[in-house]
Amino acid sequence: MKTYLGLIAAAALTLSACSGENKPAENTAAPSSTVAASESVTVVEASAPVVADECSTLINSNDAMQFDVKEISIKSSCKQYTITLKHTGTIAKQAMGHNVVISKVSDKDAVVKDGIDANIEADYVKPNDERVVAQTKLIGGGEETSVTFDVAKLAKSEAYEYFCTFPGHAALMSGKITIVE
Ligand SMILES: [Cu+2]
Repeated sequence: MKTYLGLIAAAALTLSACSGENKPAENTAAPSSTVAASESVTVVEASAPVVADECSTLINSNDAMQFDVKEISIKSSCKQYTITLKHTGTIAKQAMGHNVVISKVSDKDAVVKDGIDANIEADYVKPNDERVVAQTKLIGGGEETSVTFDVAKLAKSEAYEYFCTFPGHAALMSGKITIVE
């Protein structure tokens, strides 16, 4: 019986240690961080099958203006590809919004510049911008979104990047997309 209680205590400690790791900046709001942690566990379970699929990827973004994926390799055998974007931070999209926009590397600067003029209602992407291969919505802390696009839209001879068009983010939040066999 003693051993049993000890195990429970150890498990509880492990759990609290885990949620502490996930939310290092939330020591000011301990009760709500517990709720946030259990909510995020549910979301991870729901999106697990998507991550396992080789024609999709999950990109986490945060309040520090970072994507956790630095490069995406898309297999040419994939007809369609899905990018799921998750914002693991807590700041609203008006101040720390993130999206994933794909264009040729040579179009990136212009897409970002026109996106700033397009403002937040248009998710910082110029409406009907033909240089944009695919885009997600702009999301804030705790939100998740995804986009699915035809892989045929990406020419093998071209260089593409994915990036966030929130003003000032694209320099840090971007990565290469390559088509692989
Ligand atoms: Cu961003």
